[in-house]
Order: sequence, then structure tokens, then C-alpha cells
Amino acid sequence: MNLRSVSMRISLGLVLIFASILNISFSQRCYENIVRKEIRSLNSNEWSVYESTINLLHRKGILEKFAYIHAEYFKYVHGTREFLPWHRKFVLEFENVARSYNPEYVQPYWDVSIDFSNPTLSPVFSPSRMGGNGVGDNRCIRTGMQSGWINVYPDDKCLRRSFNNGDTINPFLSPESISSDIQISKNFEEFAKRIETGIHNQVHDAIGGDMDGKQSPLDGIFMLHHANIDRIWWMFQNVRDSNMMSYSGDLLEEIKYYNNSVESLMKIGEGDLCYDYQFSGYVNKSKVKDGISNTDLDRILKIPEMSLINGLSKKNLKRFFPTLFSGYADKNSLDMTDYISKKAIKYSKFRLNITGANKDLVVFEKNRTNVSYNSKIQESLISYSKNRKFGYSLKSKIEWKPRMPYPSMASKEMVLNHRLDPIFYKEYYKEKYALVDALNADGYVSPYI
Ligand SMILES: *[C@@H]1O[C@H](CO)[C@@H](O)[C@H](O)[C@H]1NC(C)=O
Ligand SMILES: *[C@@H]1O[C@H](CO)[C@@H](O)[C@H](O)[C@H]1NC(C)=O
Ligand SMILES: *[C@@H]1O[C@H](CO)[C@@H](O)[C@H](O)[C@H]1NC(C)=O
Ligand SMILES: *[C@@H]1O[C@H](CO)[C@@H](O)[C@H](O)[C@H]1NC(C)=O
Ligand SMILES: CC(=O)N[C@H]1CO[C@H](CO)[C@@H](O)[C@@H]1O
Ligand SMILES: [Cu+2]
Repeated sequence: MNLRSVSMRISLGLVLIFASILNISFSQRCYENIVRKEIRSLNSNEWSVYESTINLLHRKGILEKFAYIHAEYFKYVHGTREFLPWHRKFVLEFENVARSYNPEYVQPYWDVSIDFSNPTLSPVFSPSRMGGNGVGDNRCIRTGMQSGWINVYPDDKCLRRSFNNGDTINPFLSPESISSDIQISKNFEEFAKRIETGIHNQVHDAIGGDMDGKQSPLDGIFMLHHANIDRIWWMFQNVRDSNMMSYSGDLLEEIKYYNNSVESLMKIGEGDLCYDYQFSGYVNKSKVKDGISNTDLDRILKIPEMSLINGLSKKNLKRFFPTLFSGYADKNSLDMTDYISKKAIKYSKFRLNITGANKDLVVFEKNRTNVSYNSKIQESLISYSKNRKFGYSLKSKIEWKPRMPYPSMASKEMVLNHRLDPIFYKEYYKEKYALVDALNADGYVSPYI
């Protein structure tokens, strides 16, 4: 080390000391970020790190400790503006503790909306992953990596799950619906209310058992779900400049228990928030999952009614997807997320076989730019939106079309437990039903169906 770098270190140190004395906060970009991945895109080594670390934390009572903190502060951090920043810190703290036991641990997330049409069939519930529903009168979990767990806190009982429709789970909110939440929300306050009332509560409620109570961090699914909520918030923050630091209180106020300022929890990739989310597993992830190839994706990209921008009527695009309507599309406003379903592939094959439909496709094709299957896909979406043709309608009749299902509503009890506004909850789901009706009326076919 030369003299110059030593003196630079000293002066940087002095600046930091003065800054902390004067209580000046300034954020610093992280030197390196760890990358949180969608749980189904973990490779076998990453999965075994996840599984063994979570099991270790369970044996050491650390999941119970997090469940206890969550329960103790429950009423301050749900149905309040602290909800998002507090849980961002909570997941980060958990990840840090996990990394102190195994430095290879990185908190995965579960993008639940990928599984919206039939959540029960999600690979996340498979015996080789988080396991499925609880069984018997006690609803104990008997499959997966948490099978047979007993928790001393809060009641010395087994880890429980109790799906919302017997042995199945009713549909979640779709990726389109989450994208609509992101685009419609004018500010943090509206966004936070939508997300907590909607996808957040829905998943806790639908899985049931311990996930439905204040002790929900007992189930590893809690952190997977909340990392995803955190990711969705980050998407919202990035969709417009004014969203980035949007908050419904003073940014300098401190969150309960952890005592960090909200401001210090706003920017992922700065300060203590040295992580990032992997969004773009696009083709790689699909390949891993269902043997989906570029050809499958290419086919879907040719079909107007499988794209929000090209498939929706002007009226519905404007109402539910104002960001896309205004001609802006990137990974945060999401015309396409990074997954396509088997049923969507089946539809695309069927659809491209229909003669007469090809006439419309030609028009569309002319306006397509070259699509390469990586981050550049975003650029191609931007040019789609510039050249979009509203009110696309197919000349020939299509006999088989998968339709969007209505999302299940979290119970009213849950709304009240979370101190959320029951009137807003009703209005919210009314809008979500209207969205499903609009998509179906326009003949839209979800690539995630
Ligand atoms: C946060 O501050 C409160 C009140 O001063 C204190 O009791 C608590 O231990 C602090 N929390 C942490 C995690 O240090
Ligand atoms: C996708 O695969 C390519 C080549 O196989 C690789 O370079 C790239 O890092 C992968 N992307 C992700 C997000 O895993
Ligand atoms: C497409 O059309 C061909 C010829 O009519 C037929 O053999 C094939 O089964 C069709 N494929 C699908 C997916 O409908
Ligand atoms: C599209 O990509 C192909 C293959 O990479 C290339 O040959 C072609 O020139 C490209 N077309 C445009 C318009 O960029
Ligand atoms: C290259 C090409 O065909 N561009 C067309 C894209 O769509 C717009 C509007 O629909 C047309 O005006 C362009 O000619
Ligand atoms: Cu919570």
C-alpha cells in the first residue's frame, strides 16, 4: 500500500467520523452486491446451501427468534407506512444472520404471480422444495425440507399449513395484475396499500396455518414471499423517477425495533443494502423449468393478443396500464416478465396454425425489431410500444383460448388483523375483477397462464 492510498483512507475515515458525529447521512454505493434469485432458478448447489442453512437456523431457534420479533412489533409494522421499509430491513437482517452461519447464503425470492393460475402446482410446494399442505387434524407439514419441524415458540407445535380451498389454493393475482398495481399507483402510499392488501395478504392467507399468524416467519416461505414483496417495491421505485424516494412520512423517521431511518432503507445497492434482484433469468430460467426454448418464446412474441401493449384495447390499456399506455416499457413496467407457461406455449402453437390470423401477424411482424433474448428484450418492447396498433382484433374465430381466472380474496379477518381499510380492500378487489374481465373481453392470453 502506498502513502497516497494510506492518507486517502485516513481522510475518508475522518469524513466518516465527522459525518457520524454530525448525524449526516450520505449513502454510498455498495462495492459488491449479492444477487437474490427466484427460487426455481437456483442451481443444485445454491438450493442445497439454502436448504441446509434454513434447517440449521431452525435447529438453532433463529427462525423462532425472527417470528418473535415479527409478532412483538406486528401492530406497528402492518397496515402502517412502515410496512414496506420495516420488512425490507427484516429480510435483510435475516439474510445477514444466515450469512454469518453460511457465507454462501443469499436470500431467494418466490415470484408467486408466476404460479397465479394454479398455485397448488407450483414447484415451490413440491416435496423436493418447501413441501405442500399440512395434513391431518393438526395440519402439520409432512413433505419437503421443513417436514416434521417442531417450534418451541409460540406453542411447541408442528409447523402448520392449511390451504385456502381444501387441498388446493385458489388463484393468486397475476403478473399482469401486479404490473397494473405498479403502474396505477401515483405514490408510495397508494402502492403500499395495494401491495399489502393484495398480493401480500393473499399469499399469507392462502397458505394458511402458521403463515396466517403473527408467527409467520416460522415458515421459510415467509422470507421467500417478503423478498418478493421487496422486489416488487423496488420495481415500483424504478418505474418513475418520482417513485424512488417516495414515502408517506418523514424519510428521517426511524422504523420500529431496528431503529434505521427510512431514508437508509430506500435504495437497494447503497449503504447497508448490498444486494440486487435477478430479474432476467428469462430464457435460462424457462429452460430450467419446463424445457421452454427460444423458439417457444419467439412464437409467443409473434402473437399480438399475448402482449398487453399490442393486445389490449386503448381504453383498457389506459385504465390499467398507464405506464405502458404512455409508451414506456422496461423491466419495471413489464409487458412481459421472465417466465412463460406450458399452457401459453400450447396456445401459441395452436394459434399460429390458424390460417387467416396470419394476415394480422404480417402487419405486426413488419414492426418488430430484432429480438435477442437477453436484456435487449426491453429495447424491443419499447419499439413495440412506439409502433403499437390499438384495438387489435383477430379476424378468424379461435375455438380454444385460456382465460384469466378471478383472483381469490384474502379473508376479511386478515384485513382487520392487519389493520387495513376494509373499504379499500373491497374497492381493490372490485378493480382486480374488472381487470380480469377487461383482459378476457379483449381476448388477451397471458404468457403466464
Ligand atoms: C432500538 O431502540 C430502542 C429504544 O431506544 C431499544 O430499546 C432497542 O434495543 C433498539 N433496537 C436495536 C435493534 O438496537
Ligand atoms: C444465461 O445463460 C447465459 C449463457 O448460457 C449466461 O451467460 C448468462 O449469465 C445466463 N443468465 C442468467 C441470468 O443466468
Ligand atoms: C397445425 O396444423 C397441422 C396441419 O393442419 C396439424 O397437423 C397440427 O397438428 C397442427 N398443430 C397444432 C398445434 O394445432
Ligand atoms: C436481425 O438479426 C439478424 C440475425 O442476427 C440479422 O441478420 C439482421 O440483419 C437483423 N435485422 C435487423 C433489421 O437488424
Ligand atoms: C416498418 C414498419 O412497417 N413500420 C410501420 C409500423 O407501424 C406504424 C404505425 O402502425 C406504421 O406507420 C409504420 O409504417
Ligand atoms: Cu409481516
